[in-house]
Amino acid sequence: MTPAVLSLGANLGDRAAALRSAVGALKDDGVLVARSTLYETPPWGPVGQPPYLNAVVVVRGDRDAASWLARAHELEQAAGRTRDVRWGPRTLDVDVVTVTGDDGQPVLSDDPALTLPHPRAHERAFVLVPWASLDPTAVLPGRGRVSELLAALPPEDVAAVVRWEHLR
Ligand code: A4P
Ligand code: MG
Repeated sequence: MTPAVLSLGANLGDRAAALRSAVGALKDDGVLVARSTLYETPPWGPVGQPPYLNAVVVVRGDRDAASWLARAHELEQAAGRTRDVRWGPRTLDVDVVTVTGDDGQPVLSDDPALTLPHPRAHERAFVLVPWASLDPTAVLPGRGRVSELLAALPPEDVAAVVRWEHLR
């Protein structure tokens, strides 16, 4: 039973429905341990696009890292994801942030098809803020405590990640 942390993002269509549906599918799988609330976040990256809703979930199940990625891709497919431009807008993106192996150690990989831990998670407030909210003691392997990574980001990046319910 390996735990994993997944990051979910959507910025096209009914964003909240896409995230809730993915979280619901993980719950139906019997693997959902914890889920963050939804956060609205400014788009990161070189492509101009609408704001995202993001969330982080902790899952635990009888899957290895490759199998968690396969499940992530299934959830993206179910949300009608198309891949047009890297870092471009999407109905649903599910990234694998970190996976713990059967030996209790973090799975490390530099395979471009599945890099673990996720190579950009440590610099992304839209991952770190939801993750810290559901597990204040969380650690990103090789990078340190999530709370300390957040403290190292520009404060305006962190402040821009806003609980979505508070915006409505
Ligand atoms: N891949 C390698 N490692 C992983 C991993 N740990 N988890 C491979 C998931 N996928 C991984 O992904 C491209 C390739 O990365 C896949 O073939 C996969 O095998 P993709 O989902 O096809 O394309 P992408 O999502 O555009 O690329 P990438 O690199 O995953 O982009 P990011 O880094 O996820 O950025 N702004 C906000 N506010 N919120 C967001 O959620 N997301 C992105 C996407 C950009 N800006 C954002 C957000
Ligand atoms: Mg992705």
